Amino acid sequence: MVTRLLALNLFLCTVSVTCAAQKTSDSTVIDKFIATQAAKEKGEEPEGIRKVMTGDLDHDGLADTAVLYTIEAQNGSNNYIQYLAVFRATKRGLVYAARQSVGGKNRREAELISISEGLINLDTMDYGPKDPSCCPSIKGQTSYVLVGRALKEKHRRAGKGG
Ligand SMILES: [Ca+2]
Repeated sequence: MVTRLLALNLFLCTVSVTCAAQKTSDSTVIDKFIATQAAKEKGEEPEGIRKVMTGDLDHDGLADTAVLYTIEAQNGSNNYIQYLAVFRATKRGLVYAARQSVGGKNRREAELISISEGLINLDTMDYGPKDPSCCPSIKGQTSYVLVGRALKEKHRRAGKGG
């Protein structure tokens, strides 16, 4: 039975595009990085909300990868923190470059929108004075730039609600 399942698995792998070597190794780098961080924080990454985008962030002509992800339930709490991480494209595959917390509970919500001209662009929702933890209401935008081994917030514009 085990042998048969293994054979089936191998067959599915050979016909599936998800087995393309390059894709697998890139996502493995990201998976490992986030899993290691989640373990350090004694939290976990919720499934299905990680967002990945590519674009050149260190001006070498190769498309790097930016990942916005969440780690939640630190030490069993109901907290969550959003992080932005950048992985540089190299001949050996993706290599971690920098990470920065960009949002979280009672701070703001961030959404990865685009990469343009070396900037990682995020839409944000900030908390108004009366907003509950669940529901920040002030729309804004911000950008991050890779400077050496750090992500720096470049500029932010907060709207007036709605
Ligand atoms: Ca690059």
